[in-house]
Amino acid sequence: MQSLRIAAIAVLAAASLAAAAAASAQVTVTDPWVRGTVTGQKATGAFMQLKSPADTALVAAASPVAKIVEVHEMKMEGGMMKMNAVDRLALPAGKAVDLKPGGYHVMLMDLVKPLKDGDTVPLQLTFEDKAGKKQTVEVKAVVRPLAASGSPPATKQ
Ligand SMILES: [Cu+2]
Repeated sequence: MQSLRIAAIAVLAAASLAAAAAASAQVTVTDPWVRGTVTGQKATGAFMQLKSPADTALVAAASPVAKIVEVHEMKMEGGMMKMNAVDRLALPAGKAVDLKPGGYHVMLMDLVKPLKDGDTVPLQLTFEDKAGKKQTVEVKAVVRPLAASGSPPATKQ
């Protein structure tokens, strides 16, 4: 019976760990969406609002629809809109951070298929808190039409 008891204790320990994790910094993801693509288009952006109760950072993203997923920021550089990959997108405690056209976004590159209006795109977002503890949040982003409001300047293909 010894092994059964150990198993029961392990289950209890796992349950309390899970409860502790849920009680700590759970990042809220609001209104995730992805801009739809046209045939032949190999990249697009995902947008959402992130909010964390404690200081944390978005450190990675992944999706089955894209072979390469990066966190990007867009900004004006010498009169041109440029996109740069960022290693960490800081989420200060309690402050909503917008990922939106023309600013931060999750870049989906090397798309495996076109993304049509109304499709659902799974996104895995990995956050890291100040202690270095990682948390992955899965969201389903809805695809909105290419011309969804707030479009950044069109990039030449
Ligand atoms: Cu980008």
